[in-house]
Amino acid sequence: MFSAPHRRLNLLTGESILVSPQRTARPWQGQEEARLAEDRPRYDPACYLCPGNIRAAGARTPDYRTTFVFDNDFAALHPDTPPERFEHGSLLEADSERGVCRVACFSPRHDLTLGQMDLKAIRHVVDTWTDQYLELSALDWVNHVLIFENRGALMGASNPHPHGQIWANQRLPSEPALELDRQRAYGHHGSCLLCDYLTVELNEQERVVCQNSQFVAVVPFWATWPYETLVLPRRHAGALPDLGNDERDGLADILGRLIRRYDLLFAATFPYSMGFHQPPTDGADHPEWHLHAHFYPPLLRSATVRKFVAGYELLAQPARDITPESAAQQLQALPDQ
Ligand code: H2U
Ligand code: ZN
Repeated sequence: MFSAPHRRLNLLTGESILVSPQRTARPWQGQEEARLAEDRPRYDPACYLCPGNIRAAGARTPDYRTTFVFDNDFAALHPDTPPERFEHGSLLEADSERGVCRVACFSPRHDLTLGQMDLKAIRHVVDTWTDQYLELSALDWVNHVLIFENRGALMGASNPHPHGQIWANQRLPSEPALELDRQRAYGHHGSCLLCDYLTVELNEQERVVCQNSQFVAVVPFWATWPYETLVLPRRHAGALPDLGNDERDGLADILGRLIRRYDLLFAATFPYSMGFHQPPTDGADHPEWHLHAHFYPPLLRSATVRKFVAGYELLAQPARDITPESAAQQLQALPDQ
């Protein structure tokens, strides 16, 4: 690949990203994040997600043993919001939006992270996500379901207890809408965009971080975040419920391996936002859609130096210094655990 500055195309969004490999030598005198203490008890009486505790709005979290899902007590969306439209001439417009917001606890153990849980427990989380997708997608007014995890204070997670969120929306949000258009438009090749992309990555191996018989994790060619990854099933599957038993095990395995590599990279619990992009739940068939998970970690060069999306990136386009290839090589070089 180039050693000169260049632009790369994000296949999934159609946006481009600027890569400046020569810039990595520049000195850093900017902000460093404080390292957070990571010693946590198995049970924290003050944690609203630990079994048996009272949550902020007064409900009690039950004495759960595996996973536990509840409606977010401070939900951003409500299922019963009445339809309303606001227009001001042809310039200002707004529509009411219905939705369901849930919180999914991954484990009763306060001190674990998804990567530290054993395979059986991670598989249980995969099954919980699948059940939630099935349940929420069955609501006739729900057209999109996003399952995600914000991990770490750096990503704005409000609590270290292992948990994620689920938002079901009436309308398709912007990122999935872009991905839908791009995957659909690729259909004229007579094949699937991400199936073909995966073939290229498996042939080249340069950006593959880890893999098993069912799933592959790569630093995508167009990655914006320094250590961003894309997790793909080898087989063309659209949504979590399309995965067979072995594939669900494979997903649990690849998530554990990838997260443990992240944690080893800077010897710290690696913050990230991760989530699954699945087809719209609009009742139509979506043969173009290939299930995938994005991991967007903010760290740049150590546990205390993060990437800021500001300046040129905020005002013009995403940009990066360390190449996706060198980020992939660093992650590849770590021991598989
Ligand atoms: P984050 O850590 O990603 O912020 O997710 C935690 C969610 O948990 C957050 O959306 C909800 C917050 O609204 N929550 C409850 O539903 N009940 C509580 O008692 C505290 C937090
Ligand atoms: Zn807890």
